[in-house]
Amino acid sequence: MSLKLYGYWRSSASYRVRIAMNLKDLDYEIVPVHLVKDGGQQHQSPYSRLNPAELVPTLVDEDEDIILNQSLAIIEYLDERYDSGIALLPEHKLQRARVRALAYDIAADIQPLVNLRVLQYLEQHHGVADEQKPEWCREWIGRGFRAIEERLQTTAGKYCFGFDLSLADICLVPQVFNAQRFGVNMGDYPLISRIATNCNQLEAFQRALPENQPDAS
Ligand SMILES: N[C@@H](CCC(=O)N[C@@H](CS)C(=O)NCC(=O)O)C(=O)O
Repeated sequence: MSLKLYGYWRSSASYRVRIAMNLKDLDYEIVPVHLVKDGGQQHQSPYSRLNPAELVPTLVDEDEDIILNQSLAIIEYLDERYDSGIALLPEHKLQRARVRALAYDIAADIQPLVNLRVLQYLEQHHGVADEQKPEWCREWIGRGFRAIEERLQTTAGKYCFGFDLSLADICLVPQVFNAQRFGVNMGDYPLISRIATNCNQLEAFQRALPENQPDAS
């Protein structure tokens, strides 16, 4: 198998790529990078040489000599490179931009604020206790989800954009998983919840679930 996905079971960015690879019907090997054990394997060689940003995921294609980081760049590359499975972005330019915008609402404006290194920094440099961290996360996830919930009122069908799965759903489902982990009241977001439930009925999403990964603990 030439495609290797370096990631962590509970990382939402890794989870996005797993869903995308499953929807593209790609064969791949999971290479676990433990984000907490021994101070975090993402900070240690050999992984830090693959990805100097010391974040997961990283896609490696040994046959084609490719090392790629950033989940959205990886997903778009795979979508363009492989015709298998379903297309993850719409044909129409404006529709494609709208799908990307929702993906960025999550990947650029929510996830970075609730990332492990930010929570660790808050603790180490600002004395934020473990029990205060979920509240911080709920604040930033809530601000993002309120806007997304409103936007979805004009775009949603079974999925974020009508009845076609897209990069937007691939980003939404892992962020919902992460929100639940931090105790966000998903009852406040009925459309987001409905879309996540619809996605999670699909085999490609189920196989990507954190608890179904080899490194889940
Ligand atoms: N924008 C990046 C985000 C990557 C990222 O933040 N990964 C997290 C897990 S979801 C990570 O590796 N965190 C480790 C740390 O903070 O030390 C992407 O989409 O790939």
